[in-house]
Amino acid sequence: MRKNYILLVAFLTAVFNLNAQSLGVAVCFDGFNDYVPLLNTGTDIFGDNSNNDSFTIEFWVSDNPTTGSNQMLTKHSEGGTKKGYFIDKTTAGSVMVGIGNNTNNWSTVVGTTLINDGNWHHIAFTYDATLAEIKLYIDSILQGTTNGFTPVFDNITETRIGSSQHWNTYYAGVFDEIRIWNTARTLAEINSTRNAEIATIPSSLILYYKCNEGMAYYDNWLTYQFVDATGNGHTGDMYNMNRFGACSNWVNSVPNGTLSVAGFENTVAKLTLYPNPATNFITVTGLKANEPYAIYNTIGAKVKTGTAVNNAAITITDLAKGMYFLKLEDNRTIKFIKK
Ligand SMILES: [Ca+2]
Ligand SMILES: [Ca+2]
Repeated sequence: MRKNYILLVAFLTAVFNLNAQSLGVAVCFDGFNDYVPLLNTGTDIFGDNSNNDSFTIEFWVSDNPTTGSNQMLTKHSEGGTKKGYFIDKTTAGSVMVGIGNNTNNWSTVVGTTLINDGNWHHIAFTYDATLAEIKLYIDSILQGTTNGFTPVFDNITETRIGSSQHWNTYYAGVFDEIRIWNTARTLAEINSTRNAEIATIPSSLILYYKCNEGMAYYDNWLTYQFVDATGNGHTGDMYNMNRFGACSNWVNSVPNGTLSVAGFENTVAKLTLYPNPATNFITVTGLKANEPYAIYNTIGAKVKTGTAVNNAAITITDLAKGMYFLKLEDNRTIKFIKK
């Protein structure tokens, strides 16, 4: 009994440490009709009289490389003159940001770093009201700077994640750690909070989605909102998202939030497991090669071992109903439910 208790503590400590370093889970948008709208409220960047306030919009994203150009996060209008801001993925796989000042032109920065490689990338778009200057950083590399425009937001009713109110198009990819600040963050400031969740919310952080409300690949039917961790109440409803299975749902996030970006790029595609819950078998994808695995139950006992092959089924008919953890040799761990 005591041995089991010690094993349990050791196992839970290991799992806790894994989670403590990570960005939790993330949310996959299907590129077909998934989006999260935020209706205008207040007087800051979410209001309709927010002209010429500094801002920073940042998030982690794992782009679905099979899709073309689309709007990732926007609050814009171009019926007639151009207003608001947009963060778009281009057909080339780069990122373009822009602001409109109620004229016929956008002030834009087009990045050179490509994000359509299946890896996680960090995007930060800043607007400095004092300098009338926009900047785009990808993975903390400055992509460009453009001066001269002050954005106009009049009569734009919605901020949208994964879409555009104006175009009604939809982005395919996985988002995590979506943050909107009311200051133009410097690169040093961006780097200081990029790789981990923010525990103590500064007043300049006016929207913060940790995207941790559901469980990765689990049936999350009862969970349908992005909760604003700032306490400012910018709750986002998930539109057209089924919230079960491989996408339109919570999924794995950045492999390890404390790794450098170079570290991410050296890791392979994200680990996924489906179906979840499962009855007879599970399938794991995102393996570097055939990898030894072990399955643990919730008291930390190893109940099954084998070699996981990418995209091949692992039989679990021999497991009792319950929650399990599949752990790979490189310590990547994923939770699943046996029905
Ligand atoms: Ca998260
Ligand atoms: Ca959908």
